Amino acid sequence: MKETLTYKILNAHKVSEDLEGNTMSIRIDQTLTQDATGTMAYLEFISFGLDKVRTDLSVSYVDHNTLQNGFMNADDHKFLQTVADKYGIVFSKAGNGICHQVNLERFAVPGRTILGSDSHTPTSSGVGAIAIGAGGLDVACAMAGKPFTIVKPKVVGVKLINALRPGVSAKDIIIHLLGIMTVKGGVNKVIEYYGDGVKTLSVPERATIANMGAELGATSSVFPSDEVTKHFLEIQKRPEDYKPLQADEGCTYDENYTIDLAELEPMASCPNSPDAAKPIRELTNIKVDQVLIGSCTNSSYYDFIKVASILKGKKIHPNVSLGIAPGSQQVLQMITRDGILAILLEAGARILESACGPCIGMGQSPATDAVSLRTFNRNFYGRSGTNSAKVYLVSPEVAAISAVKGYIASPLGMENDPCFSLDVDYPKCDSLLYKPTFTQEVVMGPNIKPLPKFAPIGHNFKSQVMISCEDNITTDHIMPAGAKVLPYRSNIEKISEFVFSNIDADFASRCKKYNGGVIVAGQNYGQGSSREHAAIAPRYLGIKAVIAPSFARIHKKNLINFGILPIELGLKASLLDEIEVSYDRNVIRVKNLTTGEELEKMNDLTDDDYHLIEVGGLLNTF
Ligand code: MIC
Ligand code: SF4
Repeated sequence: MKETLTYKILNAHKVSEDLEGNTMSIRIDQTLTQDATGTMAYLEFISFGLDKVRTDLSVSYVDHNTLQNGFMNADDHKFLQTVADKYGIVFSKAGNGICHQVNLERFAVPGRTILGSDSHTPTSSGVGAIAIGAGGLDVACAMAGKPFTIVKPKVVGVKLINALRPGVSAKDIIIHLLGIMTVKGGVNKVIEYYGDGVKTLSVPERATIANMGAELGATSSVFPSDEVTKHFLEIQKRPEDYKPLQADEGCTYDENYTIDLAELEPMASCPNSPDAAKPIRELTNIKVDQVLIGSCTNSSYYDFIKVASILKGKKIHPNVSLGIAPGSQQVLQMITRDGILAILLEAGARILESACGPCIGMGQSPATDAVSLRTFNRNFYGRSGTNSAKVYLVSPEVAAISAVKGYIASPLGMENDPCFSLDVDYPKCDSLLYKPTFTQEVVMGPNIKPLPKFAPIGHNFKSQVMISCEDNITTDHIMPAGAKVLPYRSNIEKISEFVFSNIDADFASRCKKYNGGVIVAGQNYGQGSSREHAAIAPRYLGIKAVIAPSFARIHKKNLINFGILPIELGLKASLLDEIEVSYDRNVIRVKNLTTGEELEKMNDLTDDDYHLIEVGGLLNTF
């Protein structure tokens, strides 16, 4: 049988499969965590009582909470560094860069499986790995050597033909695909790229595309490992990691798309969704207040070459603030060495730390009603820290030319300056990477609170609706991030006060008053981030079930891991309606006692997931 690349890698890691063939469990070779999800993941790992991790490689990054306003972030960093040393995990200190950019440069290997407690883990699939985002508890289990279970993914074949025109970027490919497939079009699918056009894309460009596959809701994305990959691994000084990999010629895909790269044009994701795709030519003349270049999507050396080609000898518009955050120490050192940083600074750029920063609302919030152009991957409502801001996601080229003009402008036709080359030395830059010495004891400052314990929700309960919300609710709606909230990622009691706070300031106090209840929502509930706090904190507030016609993959698993029942039904309900829920192994029934509406469905949870709901979550199984 001719195999897709996706199934070549998955089958090589298969440990088991359920009887119906719907799910498969795979061995995980490598894991990654970042600080905002990592503290929970390591508290969970420690609770298993093992002496060290069981993976080939586990890396703990600090890149999200690097502001350190107050002792909380620093407490988290110390905890993470000591845990890493004690349990055999490589530690990447604050300042070393964004987890996905560094992982791509230093650790991602073709043909391997990588599980990360961050939804953009698939960035590493740019080298031909299968990298998957998951909740912290799933990553903790993988570090303990347990296989990871996924719904057997459908494989979407995206054939790329021809080559991009100057001024058109990898970012435009994925924004174009988001416009077609939407933010829920990739759920339980792997997006596999093939065709002659792939050869024209460098590994950082492939990584940009794989990174934003997360916005499709996809389990992962995958690129072949070819001569381009070989060259990338050589310049990253790890040629031994190369292994050629591709799909069998003539394999069949469950869904097919062809993208003619030569026909693509510069694109933007308009406010407030990555799939609100529009060509730049329909947006020109929109005045721009802020431009930010960075994030795990577009912060490579290659990205900064493109930006410098446009900004060289120019000044940014006086009404624009331009911030740049190189993705890693390596990128920062290289742009400094090669004079690129000087060009950007002379043009008027502000240099930010090599970290997530504004992408996760840690600083650089735009002014009221401002238009902000970002090379990032998410423009969800409120994520920038300014609810009224209009955030457009764009390529580095669109960002740079718009910063100069002061309004959204097209870079179509703009060539890279020939004085810049990609064939330069890529220093290893390992000064902030620490190998474990197995000598340190774990240090838990006062910001690290013990994991809460949850009782099972029971098979039959009556509860009130604590919030009724629309389609595509993101984890940023459920559990906001940003400078005010992120420091409490290791303190569930405190962070639970912020659940839904951007859209419903009374949610937490209502839950306390009614002793919890249920959430009723629309399609694709929980899209976006992997943060398990969007499940733990509602559970802490007494949420027992979420009733929605469909769920995002990672969030659904997080709900189950913490004992909240996800019920895939479209129920009509208003705030404080009384809902009766009952379920057994076969059926789930929901009745709105206030309106009389009654719905039921087959209980299609897997045996394992059903068991987790019955016992009150995964942590109660150890
Ligand atoms: C994000 O981009 O939303 C994050 C912050 O990286 C999250 C993880 C988190 O919430 O800590 C993600 O994408 O998983
Ligand atoms: Fe960091 Fe933003 Fe990437 Fe999340 S999406 S890992 S916050 S840079």
